[in-house]
Amino acid sequence: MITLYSGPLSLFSRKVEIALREKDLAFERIMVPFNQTTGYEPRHPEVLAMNPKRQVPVLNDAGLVLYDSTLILEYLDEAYPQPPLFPRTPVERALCRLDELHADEIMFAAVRPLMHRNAPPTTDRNKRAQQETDALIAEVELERHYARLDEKLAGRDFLGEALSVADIATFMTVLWALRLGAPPLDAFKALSGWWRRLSERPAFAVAAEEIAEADRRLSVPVKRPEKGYARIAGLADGR
Ligand SMILES: N[C@@H](CCC(=O)N[C@@H](CS)C(=O)NCC(=O)O)C(=O)O
Repeated sequence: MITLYSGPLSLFSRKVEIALREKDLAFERIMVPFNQTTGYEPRHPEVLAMNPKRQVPVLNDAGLVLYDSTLILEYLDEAYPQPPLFPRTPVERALCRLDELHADEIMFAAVRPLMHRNAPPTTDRNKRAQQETDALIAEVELERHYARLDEKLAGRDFLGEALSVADIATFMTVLWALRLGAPPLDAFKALSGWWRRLSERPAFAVAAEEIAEADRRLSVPVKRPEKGYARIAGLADGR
């Protein structure tokens, strides 16, 4: 039996959920408490007991306890190889891992400055202005990432030859940017086509819908939701 400790607004846990669903693996999901004021405090006691980093996701597969989404995805692909979520050759596998790392760490660094937008606002006006300035600078960086991805995706369905963890990680980082009011993807044809195709896959659609539902429950509405995300989220007006 697979148990996944996940969070309603945990990007990294949702990566694992998408992989489990793409592989059609049954799992029990334990959602840890989260709110936009105290975050993951107080921590779920079982997560504290299992993960010295105190984070979700944590996976327990018949007593094998693993943490860190990247490591969990590698384990899942080796333990449950069909359908594969990594390419076959060493070079392609290395490039796939690099794309995942790029999404999780490099592109995600440009998403962080947008995160104040759906949290309770600070009462400090100067800090608020600085936060929004930093967010606008980060949006320029995000558009550079969109352009890079658009170029990579030109003429192809996925980042590699077939769906892989690189697509899962990149989808989640793009989703995080869009839910925080980042610029829309419309001008980037290959990227928006890829986004639409992945959004239509059930595993990705469930994650996006559940995140939108969690945002309606837990987050401050973002003033400039991107059209595509607004549609998923059931928001009245995209920009
Ligand atoms: N590199 C880790 C990152 C995990 C992570 O940042 N988890 C977040 C939720 S998405 C968390 O538990 N944050 C609480 C904390 O860092 O204290 C992974 O890929 O799983």
